[in-house]
Amino acid sequence: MTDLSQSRRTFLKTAAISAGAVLLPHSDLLGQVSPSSSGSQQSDSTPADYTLRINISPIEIAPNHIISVTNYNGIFPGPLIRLKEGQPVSVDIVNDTDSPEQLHWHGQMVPVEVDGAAEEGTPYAPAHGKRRITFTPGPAGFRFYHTHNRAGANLAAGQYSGEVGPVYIEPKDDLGDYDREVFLVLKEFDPTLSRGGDVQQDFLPAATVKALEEQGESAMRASLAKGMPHGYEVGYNSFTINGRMLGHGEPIRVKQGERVLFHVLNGSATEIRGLALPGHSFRVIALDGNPVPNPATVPVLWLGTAERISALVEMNRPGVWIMGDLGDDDRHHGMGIVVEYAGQKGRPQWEKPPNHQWNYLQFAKLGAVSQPPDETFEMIFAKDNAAESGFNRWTINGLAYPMSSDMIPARFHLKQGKRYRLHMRNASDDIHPIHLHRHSFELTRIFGKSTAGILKDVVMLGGYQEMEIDFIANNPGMTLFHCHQQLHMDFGFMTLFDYV
Ligand SMILES: [Cu+2]
Repeated sequence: MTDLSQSRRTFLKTAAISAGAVLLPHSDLLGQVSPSSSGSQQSDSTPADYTLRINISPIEIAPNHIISVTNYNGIFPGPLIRLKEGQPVSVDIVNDTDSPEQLHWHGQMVPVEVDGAAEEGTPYAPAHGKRRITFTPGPAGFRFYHTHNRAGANLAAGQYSGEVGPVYIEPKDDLGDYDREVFLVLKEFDPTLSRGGDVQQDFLPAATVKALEEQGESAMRASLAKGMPHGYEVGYNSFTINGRMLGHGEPIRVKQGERVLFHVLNGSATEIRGLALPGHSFRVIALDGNPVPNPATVPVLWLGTAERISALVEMNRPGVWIMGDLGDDDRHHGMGIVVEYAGQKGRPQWEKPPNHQWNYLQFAKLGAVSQPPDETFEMIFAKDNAAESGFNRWTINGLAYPMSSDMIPARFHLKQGKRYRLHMRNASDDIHPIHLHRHSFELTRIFGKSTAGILKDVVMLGGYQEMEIDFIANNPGMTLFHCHQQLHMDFGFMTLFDYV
């Protein structure tokens, strides 16, 4: 476990490879073989490589602004865990709380016993107990860990808490032309319930499907006509980057000419974030830790819940800047961090970045076409407004995952080695950060265009839009698929794949 900011100067001499190859030079896309791992119990007498201790403790997010949240090791974010691809590791999950816990290794191709999802059958770390897991980390790149407990209406539970921490898996033969890495974890606190309003999605390309819009709008009209209020949404009062509100943490101190590789994680339970650094641009080299085929430069990074972006910034505009959220209100309430050039003084400055649409396709190879799938699964996502005790109930093909966390039979069945396509259609006006456990998927059709080469584990599906993603069934066992928006997953937006 190391500090969130690390000097990488020692690696500079081996900077011959392109930026796009920094994180995972020899990825063969979906063909990756899952690393061999196990959840076998080691003798408890030998210390584990890492210990993550879950407890409730005070976290100071600004002077005299202390929140009490469940967290890892008494800090927020949880410690950065640096692992080596292919090198087995043991972790003790020590649970000092009164509730059983699931710790999910997001973005890693681990077995069910390790993954951290009760719905798949991962054993809990018992209340006031401990569980030791061992696994082989992979694939390389920026991953993270977080609680996989469902919260329901309890805004102290699930990912509303401080149970989020970054993981970086060193590639076997990494090395890139940057001076250092900075890890940023974006996270809100002090949640409250409110009645939902409109969802803004102007940052995505407009590609709504008329039929989906008609279905969603007529369902909503019918619900409101029955006198139902809008379903609950969650809002927040405090906003942090690396656990501190804007202006109250250590600035990121940089020198002119430095090349900083930012690893940004949206650790939110529910929110989408847009992040900018005035006068600077981001060269996006990896999405969700996976190198993109076409690194492209953008003024703003957009991240749905649980998405990660690795982006290079050339420090070429001396000053003291606010790297912050595009939403003025959220930034004023803390969602930002100061970037300070050596020798520069003064009040941190914010400037609104140029308008820019966030389009995953700009990081794909132009005209690339994916392989055809062996089978396509049709999925339609819909919202039953306020149907579950005032919360929206979410369905996949008409069925909501039960509110209890009991294991239920899988609805989709996979054969090992086959390539599957999910044709996802969103009959709601909400954006859904869709997540598949224990596998990576490839974007194959988005905003009405075919594509290939972008590998992710979370993708934002726009309101009334459709999308296709492919994955190879290469990691046998129960596999959870869900929307990563906590309110959505907790209220039905989950389903299971199994291997037959
Ligand atoms: Cu959702």
